[in-house]
Order: sequence, then structure tokens, then C-alpha cells
Amino acid sequence: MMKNTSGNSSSKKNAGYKAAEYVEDGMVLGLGTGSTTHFFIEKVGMRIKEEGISIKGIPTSFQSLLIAKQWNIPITTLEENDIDLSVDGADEVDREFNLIKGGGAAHTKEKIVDYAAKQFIVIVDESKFVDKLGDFPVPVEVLPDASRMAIKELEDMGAECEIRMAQRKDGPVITDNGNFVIDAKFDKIESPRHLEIDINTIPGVVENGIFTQMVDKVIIGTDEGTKEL
Ligand code: ABF
Repeated sequence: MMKNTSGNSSSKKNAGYKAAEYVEDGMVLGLGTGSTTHFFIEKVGMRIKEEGISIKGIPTSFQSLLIAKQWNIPITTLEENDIDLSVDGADEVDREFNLIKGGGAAHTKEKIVDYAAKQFIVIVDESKFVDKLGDFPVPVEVLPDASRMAIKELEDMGAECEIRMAQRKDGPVITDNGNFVIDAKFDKIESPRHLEIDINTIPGVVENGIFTQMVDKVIIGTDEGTKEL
């Protein structure tokens, strides 16, 4: 599974723990996916235990569901509750708060939950902050039967593509939704918003990992602490 795993755990922990300070008693939380968000979920679990705050969580993947259950965070769904605050990681963040996400192959549910939230906070270590998106390939979730055609369309848009393969076996990564992920490497992305929309017009594409016009705050973890943008 391809993720931008650069950055160290202390800076990720600082970012995740800082984000947990924005959690208030009674909130419904979007629980992101990835190692940085793991620290956020852990801190929320500690606050439930130590302060007795009442929280419900909506996970963005089976991975974040399992971590939430380890910390006894009650689980709910978007059908039952609105989301007060979603906290999630990213593979790249630019100065306009555009993101590339999906290195963990969970970007479809992440985008739904992060978009639905009243407030969306992104937590990253310094290595994820870039001037312009594009060094990290854009993950594109696609129906398996449409993958060859989608690759051709993405190549016509200027990308170099490959279907993401699982690390332990020679088969493709299968998302929580039963689909493939195409990693589409573009050059520097001049207009993330336009590319996000264009990719999703390709028949068979379920969702892509460019997130635009969604982020309210970015918390950057450093070895010494955090910076908030
Ligand atoms: C997740 O956060 C994915 O979209 C992205 O790949 C990941 C970043 O991983 P990490 O926090 O482990 O660096 O939401």
C-alpha cells in the first residue's frame, strides 16, 4: 500500500494530540485514516477515559474503526448524526489548503466524512507541506471493470498511471468498497480544483484523492510542538 510515510512519529503525535484539544464534550467526530490520525484517535480515547467526555465517532475506514474500538469510542454513522469536527491526515498539503489524500486507499469515505463535517482539521508532519501538489501521485478509486479505460483517460490528461498493488501478494489493493486504486502521477498540479473535477468525470471513477475547498485548519506537527495555519 503506497503512503507518504515520511516524517517522524513525534511530530505526527504532536499534531494528533493538538487536534484532540479541539474536541468538545458531546461532539460527533469524523475519524480519519493513517498513522497521524491514529494519534488523534488515541488522545480522544484517553480524554474519554480521563475526563468522561461523551463522544461519538464516524470512522473513514475499517482501519480507523478498529482503532476507535480499541479506545472504546462509541461508533455512529452519517445516516444517524451530523459531524461536528472531522480530523484527518494527508499525503500533501499546499498553501491554499488543497490536499492529496488516499495513500491509505481510504480517500472515498474520507472525502464524504471530511466534506460533511462542520469543521475539518488536517493534521500532518512538516514533510507533507508543499508549494504545489503533484510530487505524490493522485490516488483514483475506480471500478475494476473500468480500470483499463480510466488509465487511458488519465494518461490522455497527462498522468503516468499504475494500478496499486498490495505489498504482500501480487494482486491489486482492494479498497473497503471493493474497488481498485490507480495512482496517477501528474507533473506539478497547476489547478487542483479543475483536476479534481475533471478526474471525476471519467466513467467508472468512484473518487479521487484531490481535496479542495474543504479544509478549515491545518495543524503541522514538528519535533518541538505544532504550528497552526
Ligand atoms: C490518510 O492520511 C490518507 O489519505 C493519507 O494517505 C494518510 C496520511 O498518512 P499518515 O498520516 O500515516 O502520514 O487520510
